[in-house]
Amino acid sequence: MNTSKISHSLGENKRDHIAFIGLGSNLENPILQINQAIIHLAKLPETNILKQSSLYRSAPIDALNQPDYINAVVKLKTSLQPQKLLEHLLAIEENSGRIRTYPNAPRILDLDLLLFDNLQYREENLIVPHPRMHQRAFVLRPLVEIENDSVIPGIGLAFELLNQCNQQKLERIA
Ligand code: PH2
Ligand code: MG
Ligand code: MG
Repeated sequence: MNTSKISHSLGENKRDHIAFIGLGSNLENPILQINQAIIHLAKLPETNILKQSSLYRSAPIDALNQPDYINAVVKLKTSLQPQKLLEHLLAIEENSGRIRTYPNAPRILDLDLLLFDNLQYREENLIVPHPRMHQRAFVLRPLVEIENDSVIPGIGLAFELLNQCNQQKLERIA
């Protein structure tokens, strides 16, 4: 009997990965939504939270006439694969009561898979690194807070990209 197959079927070949998740909310008590989402992330299977950023209040980007957002970033260790992790993120969003209407609509909770190891991945339902993260201070600032040498694969150093977003209104709140 092939022993490598046995250990695989027992799940012993699973590797740990590092993933960064961007959190955002601008409806229904955003601070509470973000704090609850972090609790749900901590309970995901095969997953631990390694770091969490402060919360930031940010003016809406690519969206007019909306309330300000609360944003944060968390760093996870997980042995889930990206598509599986995404399924869990969407389930947490849905359980928060989020209703999907139009792109960039105000939302109770948005959980974006920003980075997954140094993976570059492009499928219809998931692009990693997140395709707009390098232009957004509300992602880059909390990311740099918890990982100051963070690299966005194929793009560059997060702190250098952040310097190019200095027009965007963002304040650290907690
Ligand atoms: N999310 C968007 C669009 N615009 N602006 C801010 N400040 N924060 C967000 O989380 C955000 C946004 C789409 O996901
Ligand atoms: Mg988003
Ligand atoms: Mg999203």
